[in-house]
Amino acid sequence: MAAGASQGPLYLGFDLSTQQLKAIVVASDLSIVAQTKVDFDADFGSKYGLTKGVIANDDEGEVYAPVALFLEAIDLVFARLKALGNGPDVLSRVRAISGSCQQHGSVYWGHGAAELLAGLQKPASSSSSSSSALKDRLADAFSRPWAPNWQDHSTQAECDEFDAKLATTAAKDDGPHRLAEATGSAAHHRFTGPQIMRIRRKWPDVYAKTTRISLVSSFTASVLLGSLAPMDISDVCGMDLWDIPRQQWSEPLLELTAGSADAAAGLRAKLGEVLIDGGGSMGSIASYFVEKYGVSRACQIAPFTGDNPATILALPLRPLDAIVSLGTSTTFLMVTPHYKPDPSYHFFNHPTTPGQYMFMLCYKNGGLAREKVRDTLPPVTGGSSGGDPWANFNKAVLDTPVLGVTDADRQAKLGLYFYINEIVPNIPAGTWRYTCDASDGSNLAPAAAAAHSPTTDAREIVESQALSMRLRSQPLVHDHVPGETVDANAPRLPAQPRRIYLVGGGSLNPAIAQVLGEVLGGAEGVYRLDVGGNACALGGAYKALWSVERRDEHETFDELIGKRWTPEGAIEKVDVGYQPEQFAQYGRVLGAFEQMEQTILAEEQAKRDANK
Ligand code: XUL
Repeated sequence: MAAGASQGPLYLGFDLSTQQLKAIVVASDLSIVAQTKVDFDADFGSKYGLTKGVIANDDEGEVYAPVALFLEAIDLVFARLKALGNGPDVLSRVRAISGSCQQHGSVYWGHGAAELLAGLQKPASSSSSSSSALKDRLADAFSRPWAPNWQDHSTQAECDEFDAKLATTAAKDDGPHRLAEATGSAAHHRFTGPQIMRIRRKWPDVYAKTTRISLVSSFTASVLLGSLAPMDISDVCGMDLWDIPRQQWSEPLLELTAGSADAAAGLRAKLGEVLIDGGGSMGSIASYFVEKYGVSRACQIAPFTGDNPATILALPLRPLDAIVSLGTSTTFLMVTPHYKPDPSYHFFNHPTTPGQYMFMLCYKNGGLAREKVRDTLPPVTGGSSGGDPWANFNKAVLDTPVLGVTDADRQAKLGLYFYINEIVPNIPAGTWRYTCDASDGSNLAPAAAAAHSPTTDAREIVESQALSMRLRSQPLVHDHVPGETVDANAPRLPAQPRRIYLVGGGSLNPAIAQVLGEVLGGAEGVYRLDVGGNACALGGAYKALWSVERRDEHETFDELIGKRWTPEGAIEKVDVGYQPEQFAQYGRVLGAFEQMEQTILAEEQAKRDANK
């Protein structure tokens, strides 16, 4: 066991994501001492009618999860931690808890919330509840039993109003830009402001009965604290309501969401204050967890954040390093001191470091879309799959040349594979296949049926996801690290990320790593985080550690974690990254890829207008 792991304080990080609640415990020296998880479908799927962790109402585009599921999962993850061989010792030594949660999801508390939560702080003997399950103790705490999930796309009408609200020109077409300048993002279906606005309109009684609205991150922290926790400075940027340049709620956007200027104050009260400091303690853990699971009474609850902000805390990131998170969603993340918002991507406050920002691209059609393509391929036979469900997909990816170009046709094959309505760009579900001239991207046209096959689809879906990331991250990458001295005689590489780190379930897939490296580059290579599937929970555990061990509020997360973090055992190089020939090949069709997206967007917009 690593030094520091057998004694001393421990730090617990949670990740309450779409399909699982994961927990990871680290020691002060960052060594991992315990991990466990709850899988929503496997543990509760039939009880709640879940598919991949959520319930979908396709007629309305709603995607949501029961709040009771989250509560049951919290109980179960503690029970599983306690049941581990070292569980009781670990739980008694946990000094702080933080974590990450699916972004944008919201929980609606009702009138009894504060009192019922406070009941968790009291000793069991004085509790009026006979049940010792969170789900029962907090059954009456909510004005709505469902939490919208980030895959929800029921809010187009509200998004149109958000996008129009801050427009300044006569043509009113600069609205998305203005909204992005103010809040870091244009309007998106899943963002919490449009979601709240729809709930107010559709269920006014629910809205009226709501006393507090939490993000999933502040909800989880509230349960652990036994009191309503504030939202954190990073996750609040996923709402289209927080004015990032001014670091305060946006008054016009509160008015829009609440329905009038008079109602804005009521909404502000429902949202509560936002915690500017990402560190420190919000209070001690509620007695419920001390008595039931043996967590130390001294354990502190640090601010929770979103899963993507927590991912950038899973290792000390340097300028120009990028993270690609291959989970249910696929996200591309970078840290930058420059606030350069644009409607096609997102800026968030950094979760721990004032003055730094997280740049993010988020694709809904990530892992599940790749799975759909995989399932159209015949399984690899003869035992050569080694039991890997991705063996057929990976073989197809690696057997297909770059962009599916053959000597005979010299045509690049491009496609969009959206099994659900996509975010970037905002295009409904569908599959589109195009070809263009591989030498310069000219002659873009819908593909003849014979140009593609299930085998070429496998490579194309990965290329397509990577080309979209390359296209949209161009403003952030450089051919050298800004501020660092450049050797004038050294050969200059084209602008690209320095290192690409892969995290999330898909990070275990070598074929995906290879294609990402070929398309995106990575001057120092492509790396996989060893706990890649658990990166957000790990980021949460490191955040808990920094929150209480920092010297004072001036010791930054990177300073503290950077001193203790070692690459050995934490990351593994999985691909060379930049390869000049392939990088150039993809560069030649990047314009055509953008043109294909624009063409499909225009066609879909025309269909929408025709149906109005
Ligand atoms: C980010 C987003 C997803 C969720 C996944 O904007 O919606 O990445 O955070 O849990």
